[in-house]
Amino acid sequence: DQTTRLVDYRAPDWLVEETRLNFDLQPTATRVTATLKVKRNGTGPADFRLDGHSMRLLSAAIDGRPVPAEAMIEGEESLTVSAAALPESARESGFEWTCVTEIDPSANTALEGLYMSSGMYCTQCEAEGFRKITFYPDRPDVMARFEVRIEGDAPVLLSNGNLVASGALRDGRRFAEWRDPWPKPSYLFALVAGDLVSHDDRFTTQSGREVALRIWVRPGDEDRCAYAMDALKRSMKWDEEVYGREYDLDLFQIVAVDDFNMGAMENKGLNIFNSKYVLASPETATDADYARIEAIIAHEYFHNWTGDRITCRDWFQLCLKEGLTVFRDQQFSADQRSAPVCRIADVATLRARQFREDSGPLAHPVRPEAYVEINNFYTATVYEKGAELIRMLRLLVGASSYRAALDLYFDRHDGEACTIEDWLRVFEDATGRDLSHFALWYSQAGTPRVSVKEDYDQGVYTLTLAQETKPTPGQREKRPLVIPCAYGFLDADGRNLGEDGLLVLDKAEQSFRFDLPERPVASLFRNFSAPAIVERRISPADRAILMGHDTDPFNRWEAARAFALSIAGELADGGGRIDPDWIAALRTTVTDESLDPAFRALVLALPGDDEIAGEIAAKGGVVDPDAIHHALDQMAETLAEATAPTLRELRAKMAVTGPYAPDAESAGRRSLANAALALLTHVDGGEAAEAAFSKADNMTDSLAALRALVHRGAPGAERALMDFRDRWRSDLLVMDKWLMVQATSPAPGALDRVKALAETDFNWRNPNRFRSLIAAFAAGNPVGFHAADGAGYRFFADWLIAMDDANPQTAARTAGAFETWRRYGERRQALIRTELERIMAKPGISKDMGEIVGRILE
Ligand code: HT7
Ligand code: ZN
Repeated sequence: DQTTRLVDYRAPDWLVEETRLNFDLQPTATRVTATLKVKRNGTGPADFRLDGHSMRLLSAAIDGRPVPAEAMIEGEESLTVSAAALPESARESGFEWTCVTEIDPSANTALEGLYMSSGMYCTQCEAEGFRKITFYPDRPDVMARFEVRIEGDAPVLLSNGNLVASGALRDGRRFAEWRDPWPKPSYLFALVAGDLVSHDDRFTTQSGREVALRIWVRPGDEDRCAYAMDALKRSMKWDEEVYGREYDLDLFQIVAVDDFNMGAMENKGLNIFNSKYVLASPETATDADYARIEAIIAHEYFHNWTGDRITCRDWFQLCLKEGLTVFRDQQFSADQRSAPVCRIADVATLRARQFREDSGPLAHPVRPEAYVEINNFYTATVYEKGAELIRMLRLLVGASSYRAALDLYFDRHDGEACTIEDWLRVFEDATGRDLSHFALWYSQAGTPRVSVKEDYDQGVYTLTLAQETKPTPGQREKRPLVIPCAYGFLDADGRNLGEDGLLVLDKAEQSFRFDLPERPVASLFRNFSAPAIVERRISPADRAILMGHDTDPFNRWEAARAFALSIAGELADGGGRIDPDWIAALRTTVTDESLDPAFRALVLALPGDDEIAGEIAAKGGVVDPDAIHHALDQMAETLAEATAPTLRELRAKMAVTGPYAPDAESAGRRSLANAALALLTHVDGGEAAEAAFSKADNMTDSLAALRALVHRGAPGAERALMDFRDRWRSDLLVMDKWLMVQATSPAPGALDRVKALAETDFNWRNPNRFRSLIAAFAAGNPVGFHAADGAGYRFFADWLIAMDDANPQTAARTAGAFETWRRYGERRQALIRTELERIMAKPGISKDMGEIVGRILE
């Protein structure tokens, strides 16, 4: 059994106090000498077991004496010196372990451990990559001080902490020595070596310490780092002001890397980033890219306290650092930009990714209890739902108690590897509350459904809330959760009625009574106060009141979304009609100049195909991707026909003058103008989009126009695609956008186009390229991917099989596109099953892929 279980957790037998690493860098044969000062944790004899694989062990010694081969047991992924083979003196107190290993970074296409990207060396050790560098107790509850010496040809040699020495060696080689004073687990170790240049700045902390800031990029990219640097300084200041957290080294470095499995990595003092989330210029990055860069820079920086200084005891506790750090980056973005707009965007992502996960075969608790491959649990549930749990805690205890609890958390647990129990105990101790029932959110998978019943009789309004969570894989029985519901009441004219407040639903069903002078229009779950699905019958008139007057912007948007969703659902089902009240209500909102343009753009956006599919599936219907797409097309077309002059006017009003700036206000104006443009393309044959494309002076407008043309199959689409390619062919990050626009196009012929693109000059081993074309097609092109003959499924499965050999982590993550397969009709299910079984039968399938596809098929 390859499964690791939370219940089997045992404290480590041996701890490491100091880790000295010596790297002799060579592309195909890098030598690593590791010297560990280890000490016994506990009493009595214990084997000395180290994790490790994919490398050659050249020698091992204990206290300077070679360990004979027969004293070491080499497992598939471990090396053990039995307790009996340890020298007497070492058994009780500890010893110095030295081993020399050899690895081949140039052959490492999995991008885990030490690998090469565009000629530079770099590492990715979370979660279990360090064990591909040297034999080590590679678990987060073993924290050591690291000293690193690197020797290599590259001009820049980096590791965690502070630089203590550097210089030239013979044969043009160089060395650098780094010391990180903060004990850390091996997953936070990092090394980078290459021909890099830095964009430098400084930050003075609140206590007056000077910190040197350095962003390292390839020569030529240095003029694209300014925004990331600015976001970093704002993050450092924000963490001091809002959480009282100061940076703790003299140097903070970021390196941009082209080949990277995820967004970025919070290695202590040396964050490594996917270059996509560092590099930005107005010509090459969209407003969304800038917002994402800001959020990820903040996220990784915030990990310095929530992740690095206080880490996880084991990987089941991943949400301890990730949920909290996502919540912190969401708070940061909300403070830097428009809070309601950020909240709406975060909830839209949660629904699109996490609700989908929670309702399918990959559902798991925020704190999972078993895994085969931990890389498969860096999920929307752990991250985004994990963040929602923190948000609920904050709402329940109040902002000042939340801050007090966090102060206590940092005080009590600094330098430790903790659990969710530690986290909740801090809140209990700081607030005197019993959180044992709330803790269920961490262990129970699935999204609760809350049904709403309302009654008004003789001055008394009764609200009855009932909750239910459907069974999820391996968890049939569900218990009621603690669900906070922030509420307010409106009268028939949309004015406030009575007091706002917070209800707490913690039973299967509960009624709440309010004395109110008239029947209220209740605004429930304001600001999305719990990650739940709310089922409520509401009249179109009440919905219009909420949409037009709710003081909670989230619920104004929610009312608009619910209206659009119900129309789309009915149309997709072959019935219904496009209610003119929907169009009238939209027109009123999007032309309301008292409202933020970014908010109006969100209201104007139609629901996504997958969102409608999720609604249909939840009601037990069979999903037909073509019918959904047709319904959305009809809605867009009718809306555009009815409002074309308004849309044109909006575009004119939203025009941004002056040089491009990525600030939230200008970005909001562009997003409204571009939402209008996408709609107009439904009625003008692409005329406005063509004009916009040729006059665009920034990537946001250029890409929006290109997408509008391509996705409508407008006559100007081909020309625009060629122009775009000719201009940007040497900029791979921009070309990713070009690939993605084509991969996600619902216009006919997308699969053939994607196939052709995959055959020409396509570096599929690079995760950004693979995601932009192959993953984007499967996850973002429901019409093409679900083509009735199964060609989309076949194409995708072929690529998953190829990628699984090169990079299991990225392949398995991408395979999640199949997770909703049971939503579709029998024919499509049969076609998908054939592909899933073909993948499962692949000789040498990875643990990563085997686990994901196995769970999808179950
Ligand atoms: N903590 C990091 C998670 C991570 C990762 C990053 C890059 C490549 C592979 C990775 N595996 C896990 C990212 C974060 O949450 O900040
Ligand atoms: Zn993180």
